[in-house]
Amino acid sequence: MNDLDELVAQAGRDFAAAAAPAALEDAKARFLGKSGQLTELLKGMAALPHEEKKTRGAEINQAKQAIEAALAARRQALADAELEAQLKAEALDVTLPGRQRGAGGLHPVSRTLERMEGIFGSMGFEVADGPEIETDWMSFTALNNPENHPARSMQDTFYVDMKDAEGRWYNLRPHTSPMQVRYARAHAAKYAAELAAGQAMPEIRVIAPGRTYRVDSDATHSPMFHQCEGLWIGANVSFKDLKSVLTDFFRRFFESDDLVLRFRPSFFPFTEPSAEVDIAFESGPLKGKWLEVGGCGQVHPNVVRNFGLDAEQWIGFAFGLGPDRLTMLRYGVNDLRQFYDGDLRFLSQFR
Ligand code: 2U9
Repeated sequence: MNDLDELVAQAGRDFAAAAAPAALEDAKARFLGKSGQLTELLKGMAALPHEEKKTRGAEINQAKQAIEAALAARRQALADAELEAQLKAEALDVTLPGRQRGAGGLHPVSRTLERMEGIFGSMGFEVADGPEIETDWMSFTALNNPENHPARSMQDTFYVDMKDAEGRWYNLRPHTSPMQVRYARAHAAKYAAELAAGQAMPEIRVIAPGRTYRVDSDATHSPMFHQCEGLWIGANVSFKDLKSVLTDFFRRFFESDDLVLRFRPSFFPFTEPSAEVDIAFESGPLKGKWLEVGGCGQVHPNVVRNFGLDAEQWIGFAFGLGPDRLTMLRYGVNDLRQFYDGDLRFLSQFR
């Protein structure tokens, strides 16, 4: 191997050893630069006799071309590798799901409350709203609970560390009844004036949906739960009216015309007579089973008096329904706590 072959081979090895473009340019300078090895050979030609110059010049030129070709090939290889690495680093998996803006939805119990408001609204019920922290009088006394009634015990009512004007602890309302008491009391003077002016007997037809609180927690009880109570009083609003309102409501709520109701005698301080309400489906997965869905009764005269109304004139009924339980029945959920765990895997199924 002559010196030129050796030089070309050396350049090839140096170029191959250059792992990055900068190192390759350094290697190029060692051969083709101003004082590179090949350039030095060209300079050395000046000292050669004339007849050798031609052949030596041609050989050096060939070597130069070979080195330039090797350089170009290595440049290309390095550029290809760099592009390859860049593409790999920036790779996009176009089969991954895109980033979605999560579509929100109503909580299943809120859906039930809206549904109940829609159905009762179409029957002419207004919707009452009110505070969740109540006085003892609103939660108990107005509803005909005697002083020593067990419903007042610490066992099932949450008390707030604050006393009302009568020196009794405020409570987290254990039912939504105070909303109806407030509604009736707020309108009582207006009704009295209407009657005194000889106008037709007015009516109170109102539902009170909302959060309620009791010290209770298991698969079917939550310390925070919901109620939707109803109150319809006026001239001679009877138990027969109560039965038709509730029957109509449940058939529409469960979209089942063959649903039947059963009224079981019971006791509540605020109604007399009182009943618990069971429903049964004639078809579907719950066919033939009696399910308790609420309570009801004719409003006790003491409660009407506490509204500031004449109990001889104002007659009617009240009922209480449990929206949490209705939601469980409607969607086939068997543990109430799932509604309040905040697990989106559960909740998003109701969107
Ligand atoms: C006023 C007067 C009376 C509402 C009534 C019930 C019977 C009843 C339960 C059903 C489901 C509570 O959430 S629940 O467990 N309710 O049994 N509620 S009568 O009576 C009233 C309401 C307001 C002024």
